[in-house]
Amino acid sequence: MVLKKIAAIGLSALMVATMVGCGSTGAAQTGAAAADTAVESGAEAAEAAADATAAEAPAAEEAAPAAEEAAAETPAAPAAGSGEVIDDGPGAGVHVFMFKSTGNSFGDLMYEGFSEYMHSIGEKTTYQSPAETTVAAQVQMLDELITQGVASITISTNGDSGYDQVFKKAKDAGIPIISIDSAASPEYRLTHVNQAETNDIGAYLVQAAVLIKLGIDYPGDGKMKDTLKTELANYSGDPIKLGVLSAGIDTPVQNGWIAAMEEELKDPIYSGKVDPTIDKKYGNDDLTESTTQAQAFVSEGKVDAIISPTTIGIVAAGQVLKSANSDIVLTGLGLPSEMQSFMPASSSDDAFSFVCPYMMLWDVIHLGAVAGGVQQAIKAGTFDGSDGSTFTMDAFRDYPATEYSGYTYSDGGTAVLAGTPYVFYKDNMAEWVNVL
Ligand code: RAM
Repeated sequence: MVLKKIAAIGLSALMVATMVGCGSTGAAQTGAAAADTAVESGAEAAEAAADATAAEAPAAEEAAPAAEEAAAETPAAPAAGSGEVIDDGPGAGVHVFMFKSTGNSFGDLMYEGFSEYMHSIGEKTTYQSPAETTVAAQVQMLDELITQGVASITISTNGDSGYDQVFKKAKDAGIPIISIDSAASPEYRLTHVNQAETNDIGAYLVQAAVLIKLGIDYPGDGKMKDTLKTELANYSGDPIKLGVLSAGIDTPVQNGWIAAMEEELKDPIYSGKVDPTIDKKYGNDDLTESTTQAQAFVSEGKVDAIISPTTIGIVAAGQVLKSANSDIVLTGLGLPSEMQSFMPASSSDDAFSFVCPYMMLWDVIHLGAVAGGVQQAIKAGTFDGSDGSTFTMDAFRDYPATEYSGYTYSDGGTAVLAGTPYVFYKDNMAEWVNVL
């Protein structure tokens, strides 16, 4: 328990210290007026957290060795979700957290944050996800839960359609729906909890993939685009071809990121140097299917780099590329605990002797907690999810009480911005493998 707490403190203090966006390229790349609000509210949250860290000046420095120490002392500890996670089981008055499917640590970690926050304010929660990553399986579970009179639904969807009937049933029963990670239809959700700005995630993933293909170590926070500009200007080889190993073909969140990657590739710096089209394959967040798709990338031999924007896909691709001793490089969104065998672990490592020299994610536990904060405010009647409406979430672990505001999201509904992408690379992996 004590170790867990120390590790948790290290988590957000370190993230605040070295978030990749950090008001650099992140703000500049968000064109839409709607996104400005998002960046602002994200910046506010980061600022608030940074202030809290600054108030006790040595906190961040102390946290790093503490996390390392925790990692060193608990070699056999489960990497993630090892806290006391409470599941009250389904029933009337219980807040439901539904992920795309079971067996995915990303969903487990979000639930850990959701459950911990909700219990801290006296609410009951349950984690209900189907075994199969399909819309139909989620709909069937939702239908039963709504009949039981659950208090609220927080869902990461498997598709952008097919939920209308069951969502209407929830709405008619007065059960509020919000989405997290993968958005639900704006018509039925009150708001969406967005992990980090979509355009940033897409752009950073493309930048990382190309830099890695060019053999460039992670250049540091906010420096990827400028470094890439210089490197590509000097590049005269064949156009670099990117592949994406995604989750489901209809999964809203991954499709949003892929669209942002395609947008990034329109930047003239890539012209003639990186192929503007992406070769896409879908592993449905299933390890076996993702492995088959990764193998197809290897046998076809068309791509130079794979971006896998799913924690399941990136592990499958890591394994396949490593076993095949392939020249294809890898980056994407992954959990450090699951990517240890495919990534460097210390500054003295040669990052390029590993299939995935660097990758990204965000504070998944905090993300789940923010959804709890949204449901708390909805229940209290202080937040209705509309553009411009605000709520203050209580302090969570070492995050201070923070105000969030609804902003208009790309799908026409609203969202609340929870975090910022964070890069895992050889200099910080050791601190993270037992944390996330
Ligand atoms: C997977 C899920 C989720 C995604 C993360 C990064 O576990 O597909 O949707 O956001 O990875």
